[in-house]
Amino acid sequence: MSSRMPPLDECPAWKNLIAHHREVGNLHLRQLFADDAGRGERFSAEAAGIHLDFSKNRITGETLRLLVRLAEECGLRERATAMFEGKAINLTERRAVLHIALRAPRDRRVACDGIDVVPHVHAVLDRMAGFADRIRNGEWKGYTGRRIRNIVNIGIGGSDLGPVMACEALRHYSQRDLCMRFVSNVDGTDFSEATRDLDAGETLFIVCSKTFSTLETLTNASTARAWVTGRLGDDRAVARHFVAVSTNAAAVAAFGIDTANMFGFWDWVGGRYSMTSAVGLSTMISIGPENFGAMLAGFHAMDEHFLGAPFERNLPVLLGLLAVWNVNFFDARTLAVVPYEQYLKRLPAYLQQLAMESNGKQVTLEGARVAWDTSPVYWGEPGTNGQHSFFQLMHQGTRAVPCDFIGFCQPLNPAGNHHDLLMANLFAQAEALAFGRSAAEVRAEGTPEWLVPHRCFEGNRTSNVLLAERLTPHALGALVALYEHSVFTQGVIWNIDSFDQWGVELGKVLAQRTATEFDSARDPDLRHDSSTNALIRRYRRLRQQGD
Ligand code: G6Q
Repeated sequence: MSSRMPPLDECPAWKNLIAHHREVGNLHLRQLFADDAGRGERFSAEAAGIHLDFSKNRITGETLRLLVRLAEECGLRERATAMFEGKAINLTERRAVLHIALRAPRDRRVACDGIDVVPHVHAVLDRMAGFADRIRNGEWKGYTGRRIRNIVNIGIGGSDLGPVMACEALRHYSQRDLCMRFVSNVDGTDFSEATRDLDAGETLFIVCSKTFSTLETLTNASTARAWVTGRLGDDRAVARHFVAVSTNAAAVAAFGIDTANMFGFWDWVGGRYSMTSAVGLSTMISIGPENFGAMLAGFHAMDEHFLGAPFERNLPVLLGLLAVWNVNFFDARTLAVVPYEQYLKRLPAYLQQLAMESNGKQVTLEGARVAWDTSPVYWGEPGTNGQHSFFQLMHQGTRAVPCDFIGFCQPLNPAGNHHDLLMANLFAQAEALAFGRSAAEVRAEGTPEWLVPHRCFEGNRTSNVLLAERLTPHALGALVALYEHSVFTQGVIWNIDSFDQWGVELGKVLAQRTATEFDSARDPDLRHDSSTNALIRRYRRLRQQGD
């Protein structure tokens, strides 16, 4: 058990921040920028090809100094080192947390329980690369001798969101004659729509499940097996059309997949931190081993930066501390992530799991109820689309919504002046949120008096801008690692276990139990509350009528 003394709200830096917030909390960004001509440069930092401009946060130099002190008092340096050294920092599951080892170069040593895990990591990466190449060059044939053209990843949560996001983000680098599909939902529609136009003889399923016991994934995998064997007319087809990604070889074999076609990983890789493990097999098939390696290098560059850079210039630390400042001192309940890059359209969904499953916790590492708020709700949509929907609330709503804008200087698909317009929108939105539009400015435009209040923007709304040269595999890796370590930083400050997910476990158990009750005709089986019992009865009745 770790014990951190004193609790967060008794840390000297926390108390100083409370007093400091009373002094600076009402300052307007207009004022802060007017007082310091160099603010834009002063409050920015760069690492692994990513530039972070955090000057549009409601902070002063003193805020930053106190936040850094808070990180020190909370033992962030020691906790990060413990993670990188393979200590069991996931206390409730008594596990090491070593996703950083998944992207360590071959010549690095990362020990877990005294064993260097890097050779194991690279052995799997090499096998993945060999397999990916065989799919990509057509050497791996389906059961009927046809080349594989469709890859369907079956997985959910951490075994789905990373690959979905990465395949979409790096589609520009993909082998275009391979069709990538993802099935996660136990809703039969997901499987049905993903496969309806596919030829089984040309389709490979990757069953991706760390535990190989997840209801949704095993249900979809069984349906896929029946789909393949039904269409190809032979159970032996499974060997050519199914591979597995898992830590559970026995369950993979029991399902009928030869463990020679299984790509393993380890219990020190959390689901939502697994996209650089074998869980990334679909990504590697899509973009090729070389691009996958470049993505890993991007992750690694940010890992190194996080571990070594001083806190005041450390991107993940800054992003994490600013989230704490906005949540705990400005009562921000949500945080919007708005990529001005169409290929990053699934990034907000990925970050939702990363942040909210990690830091959606209400007890400390010692099991005491926290006396401070923890994770905000992460959400978002690509810009500029968001500007034509929810940005209204961000500009003029009653709740402040801090926002991360993400943009790239070079387009992957140049087309006329599209990219300049895209980026002009990004910069303009961050500017408008920060500085607003005063009544005097609105009046000066000749606005009738009755309309003035409606056309005013108070401004002073926080945002970060993340800017990189171009969306490359390296840049994506650096960006995702930045958020991973930012989430870690927040969890350390809040003194919670960012690596367990007991809330997810509960759902898995409850659904299994309830599913067994639908086919029972006997009412006494319904041992829930009156609402759930009534819903189950109604469902039983109506589903029979529909048969
Ligand atoms: C992630 C969670 C969760 C998990 C899924 C799938 O951190 O643990 O989202 O990834 O429940 O689990 P399996 O990979 O074991 O099927």
